[in-house]
Amino acid sequence: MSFSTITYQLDQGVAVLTLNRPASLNSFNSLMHDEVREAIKDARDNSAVRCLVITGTGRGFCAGQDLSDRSVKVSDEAPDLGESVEKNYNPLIRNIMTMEKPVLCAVNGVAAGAGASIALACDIVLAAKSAKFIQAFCKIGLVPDSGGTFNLVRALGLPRAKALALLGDKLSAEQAQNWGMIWQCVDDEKLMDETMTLALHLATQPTKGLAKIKELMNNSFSTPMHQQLELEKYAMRELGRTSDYREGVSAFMEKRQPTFTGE
Ligand code: T3D
Repeated sequence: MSFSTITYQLDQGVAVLTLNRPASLNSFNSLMHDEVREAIKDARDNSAVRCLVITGTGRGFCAGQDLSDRSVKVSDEAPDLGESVEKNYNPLIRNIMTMEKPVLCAVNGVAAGAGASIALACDIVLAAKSAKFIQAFCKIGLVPDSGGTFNLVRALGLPRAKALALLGDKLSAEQAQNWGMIWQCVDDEKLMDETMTLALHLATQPTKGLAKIKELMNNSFSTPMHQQLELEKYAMRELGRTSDYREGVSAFMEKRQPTFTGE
């Protein structure tokens, strides 16, 4: 696969998708939307990929939509932003959140607008100490899209989520970690090493089990308790039939390291 606005590489079960338009802080123009869509489809469908990492090049992670791609002269017809969200951002967020493998985000710099929302849609977020999260939407009269109003509230609770979204203030990576919005804030130079250590570990784990953990937890906010218990039962039944479950128990009993295949 060859791309010009991103790079996408697979090694040892880990696919790394790197947003690569550093001059505009990796904001999304329409070519980048297309290329990210293709890479995400591969990450989702390719069984050789057992963990996906999303990151960016340069001093930004992603500044959301490329605003220079929008014509907003008063004399022009108003754009249909709903169409862009439906075609580009919503499928991306759905694919990340329902992908049956872990998705890690290495936030290497500022994450603004949809860039911040994409990070929040990932399963484990690490951020460089210099990174910032900005709900930039309010400054241009929009709402946090790409799951922002969903994931930000769940990560932070209503008071903090609303204040960030209404004010558009910068949230430092350290504060994001202290508030529980991300997993870990690390020294800038250690970001990719720390992320890849986690990713390589996850790529050797029981992928089907990890996928079920993600699915059950992502959906738990809107599921009544008795139904969640049922869903856990179904998941346990299904996972008990996987070879990774047998391998995990055998390895434990035989006091050796397990070798999981993802099956
Ligand atoms: O339209 C639809 O499809 C609907 C969906 C929308 C989803 C969204 O994401 S809406 C939100 C869009 N994003 C923003 O509003 C963020 C805009 N950017 C900023 O507010 C700031 O750039 C940052 C706070 C992120 C970073 O500030 P700073 O001072 O560190 O950097 P900078 O100087 O502003 O930016 C560096 C360059 O990147 C600069 O270009 P230049 O002057 O060096 O040639 C700047 O114009 C460019 N850049 C940054 N963000 C964007 C961008 N260019 C186009 N679009 C951007 N979003």
